[in-house]
Amino acid sequence: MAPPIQWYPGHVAKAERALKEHLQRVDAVIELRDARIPLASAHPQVAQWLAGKARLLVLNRVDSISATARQEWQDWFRQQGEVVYFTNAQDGTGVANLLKAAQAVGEQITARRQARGMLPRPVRAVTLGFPNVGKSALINRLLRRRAVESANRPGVTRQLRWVRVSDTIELLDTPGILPPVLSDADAAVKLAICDDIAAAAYDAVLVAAIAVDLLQARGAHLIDRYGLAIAPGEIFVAALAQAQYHGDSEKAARKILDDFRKGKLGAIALERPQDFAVR
Ligand SMILES: Nc1nc2c(ncn2[C@@H]2O[C@H](COP(=O)(O)OP(=O)(O)OP(=O)(O)O)[C@@H](O)[C@H]2O)c(=O)[nH]1
Ligand SMILES: [Mg+2]
Repeated sequence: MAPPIQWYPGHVAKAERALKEHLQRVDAVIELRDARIPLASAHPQVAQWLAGKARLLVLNRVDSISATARQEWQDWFRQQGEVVYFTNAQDGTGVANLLKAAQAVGEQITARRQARGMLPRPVRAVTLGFPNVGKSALINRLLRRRAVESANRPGVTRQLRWVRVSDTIELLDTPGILPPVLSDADAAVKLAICDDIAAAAYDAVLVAAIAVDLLQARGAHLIDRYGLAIAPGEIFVAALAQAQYHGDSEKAARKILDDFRKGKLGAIALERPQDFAVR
């Protein structure tokens, strides 16, 4: 991958400082990951931010993976002793179930506070995760109204914002926060493919070439869609550029990435548990 440009933009650094202040007042964390890449989208700083708080782990964009992949990941996380909640924050699938779990966590926290003689107050939870994973969309679904801005590009939420879900729960929406360094290059490329980091931070042609290789290995029907012969990613992107974009590889790359992100190449998980078992 090319050297990242503006990998850690100013607004992220600012948001991270604000988050650290707000975290002291937060009881629970809703960690959002991208169901297409449950491990690559595990934010390396979440453990440090958790610091003993309760956590609910959410794999969002469940509509973008197959039922088989979902089951495999559910089993895999269960083996690690973790409960995962699968959601589609766009149409609301799985959100009622998550809300129930959040309410149960809230009741435990309230009971603990009461036992310590503390004054009653709403339980405060924060949504955390990489940019564009669906944090704001999930908050809107939990509230059943459009309370915070949510749109299809990374970097939409710029400031921390509290919203009240009910008399007993308050939620903090946060901007997607990028770690200062991503040491795992494979994970960084997968985040780029899934649009979970800003487009300015990577070379679309290189990322699309890797996407083609990964998608072909996952059985995506690229030939049907683009009418091109199977080829290694780099050659495939160049061939699409020749065939449809007057040789403009950038445009061809964006088209492939866009098609994948919109689900036009099928519901395909880029990571499956078995990929990691063999390592
Ligand atoms: N298909 C699908 N789209 C989703 C899902 N969840 C969110 N989206 C869409 O993904 C886009 C990004 O959602 P946001 O809620 O803005 O994501 P975010 O994590 O708040 O992003 P930042 O504020 O940029 O960090 C929006 O267009 C959502 O409608 C989902 O489960 N499935
Ligand atoms: Mg947001």
